[in-house]
Amino acid sequence: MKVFILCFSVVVFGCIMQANASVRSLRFEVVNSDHTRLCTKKPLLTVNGRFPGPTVYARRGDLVTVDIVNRSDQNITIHWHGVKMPRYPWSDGTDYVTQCPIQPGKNFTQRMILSDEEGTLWWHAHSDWSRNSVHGAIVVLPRARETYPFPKPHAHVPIIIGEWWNSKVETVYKEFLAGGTDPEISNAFLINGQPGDFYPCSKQDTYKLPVEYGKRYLIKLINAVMDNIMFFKIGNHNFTVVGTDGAYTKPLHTDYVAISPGQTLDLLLEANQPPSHYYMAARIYASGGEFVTIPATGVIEYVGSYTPPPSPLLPSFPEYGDSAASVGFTDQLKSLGDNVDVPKEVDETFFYTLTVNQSPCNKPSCLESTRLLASVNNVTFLLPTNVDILTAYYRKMSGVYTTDFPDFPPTSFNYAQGTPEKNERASGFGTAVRMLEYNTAVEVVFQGTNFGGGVEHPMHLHGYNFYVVGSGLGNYNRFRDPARYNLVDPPLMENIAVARNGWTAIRFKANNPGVWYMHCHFERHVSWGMEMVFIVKDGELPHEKMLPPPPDMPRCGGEASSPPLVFGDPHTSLRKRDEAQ
Ligand SMILES: *[C@@H]1O[C@H](CO)[C@@H](O)[C@H](O)[C@H]1NC(C)=O
Ligand SMILES: *[C@@H]1O[C@H](CO)[C@@H](O)[C@H](O)[C@H]1NC(C)=O
Ligand SMILES: *[C@@H]1O[C@H](CO)[C@@H](O)[C@H](O)[C@H]1NC(C)=O
Ligand SMILES: *[C@@H]1O[C@H](CO)[C@@H](O)[C@H](O)[C@H]1NC(C)=O
Ligand SMILES: CC(=O)N[C@H]1CO[C@H](CO)[C@@H](O)[C@@H]1O
Ligand SMILES: [Cu+2]
Repeated sequence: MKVFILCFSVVVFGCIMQANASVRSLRFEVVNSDHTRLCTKKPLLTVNGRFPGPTVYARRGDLVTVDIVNRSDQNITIHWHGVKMPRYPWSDGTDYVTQCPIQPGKNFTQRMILSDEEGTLWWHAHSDWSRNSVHGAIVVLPRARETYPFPKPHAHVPIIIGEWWNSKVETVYKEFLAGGTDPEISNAFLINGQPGDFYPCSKQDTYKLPVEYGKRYLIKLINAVMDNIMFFKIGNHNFTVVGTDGAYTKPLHTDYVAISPGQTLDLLLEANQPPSHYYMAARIYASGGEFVTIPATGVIEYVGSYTPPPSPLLPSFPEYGDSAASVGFTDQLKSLGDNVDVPKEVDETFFYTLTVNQSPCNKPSCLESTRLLASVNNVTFLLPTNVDILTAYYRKMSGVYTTDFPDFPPTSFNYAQGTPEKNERASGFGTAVRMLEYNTAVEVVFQGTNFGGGVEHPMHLHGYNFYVVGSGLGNYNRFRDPARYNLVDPPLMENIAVARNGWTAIRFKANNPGVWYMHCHFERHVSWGMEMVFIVKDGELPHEKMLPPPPDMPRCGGEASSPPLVFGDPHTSLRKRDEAQ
């Protein structure tokens, strides 16, 4: 019997424990609700009217079903970021990759299938830019009667770094697509939905975390910002990083972290400083361009009687463009165990260039004569429009995607230093996937290119986590660099920021059959096409095959002419899955 825990408070001092329930259901109503920040009121797309949305608490290995009911005027999909969804891509929630969007007035019951994830993950909308306000934390506790690999925390504290535009994000998104340039920058960063004391009209609503002296808190940090890596610090307090992306790490003592969009970090905080008020703050890391410089703040308030200072202590930050501080933090993350199951040998090696392209812009709405696009191996990905790739694969429909995604860039050049002329920066277009045989050991080397000066790319893979075995600046050298790989205790992640004009090598075993998106987690880059899809084929044995779809899969309309779907009873199928393992 499985045990599920559900709580919706930000700090968990007591949760509702529900024993003897094999499936726990949540209801997510997607609604427009009015919210005010920076003295500006606007309707915001939310789950259950809350911003950020509800925290989902679960235990390792749990199954949580979520009824998504769309009471908004927009198409929506919900993705369980970092949940591998073994054999069940049907609930992965990526529009036109694993499902058609849930249209206004429709509903869809998704199954969040946890396996070996433990720590912090999050859920967010995947359609358009609605993830800006449609997101929340997933806290995965150890199994009942199992312990943490570190001293037990007194409480879990989800901290979501977010972002606020005074304009409607749908409008910002539409103007961004029409204009062809970078998007309008946001007006504020947020900590748990609030900008904090350094922004206008915000002080009265600043997020406050009461702590008791001598107690230990587990901060579940999530970067839900759209386009920026963030630094996070706490005044006068250091902390210990103990996990990232739903996997534990070797303890890392530090006074700051860098966190990329999509990533999560588990931080142990000891409340051991003189009782007072201290700021926790998130400030941007940016290697160029226009950006918001003001940090988002929350306040750590020790309980007890003392006179707090007129203003809490604000920590000092690395410089905005301090790439050594950003990359240097990430490079220190290591898996907790030494006996990790990283593939020592690989069956397939792919070399993927990550590029921001420029193409001619001829529409009247264009702000310049060229428009920005993005590509992987020079392919700007086009999503299908009237069917999703998963349905097309499952039903053997032709004409939806091609299987020729290139393993290497079409031309080799000086990736990290080359500066092509504007008219040489165009990409090609395609809806191309890479097929993988079941259980293939895969290595992907991501190579940032210097087109337009280069920028970081936080790459995210659905359906898997991967070991980050190596990284460096400049061009990857396939003769020299593999010798320096860490095959002993590389961190297990599902989101890794590839350094500006640098490279990163990841490895994973393709043992989760399905259709899995891989994309940059900078929202503007994914909108420009920096993405691709892996299709991992079924294995021979019954428990190596994809499960059938649920009967309530949202429809686009384009599936009508193809053979009908054979539906399964997902609960029976999942039970069979459990029995097979
Ligand atoms: C979903 O929609 C169907 C058909 O309109 C309806 O019968 C069902 O009650 C809805 N489910 C939820 C959870 O709202
Ligand atoms: C925090 O760590 C920094 C160096 O990482 C050190 O200089 C400082 O003394 C530490 N502060 C506390 C309160 O432990
Ligand atoms: C990318 O593809 C476009 C269109 O086919 C082509 O013009 C361009 O030269 C290619 N660029 C690179 C770097 O391969
Ligand atoms: C919503 O999704 C449906 C199905 O794919 C599509 O036909 C429609 O154009 C979408 N609406 C918008 C506003 O994108
Ligand atoms: C059935 C349903 O929930 N419809 C809603 C769709 O969205 C519009 C606009 O927000 C609402 O007015 C409908 O009630
Ligand atoms: Cu990117």
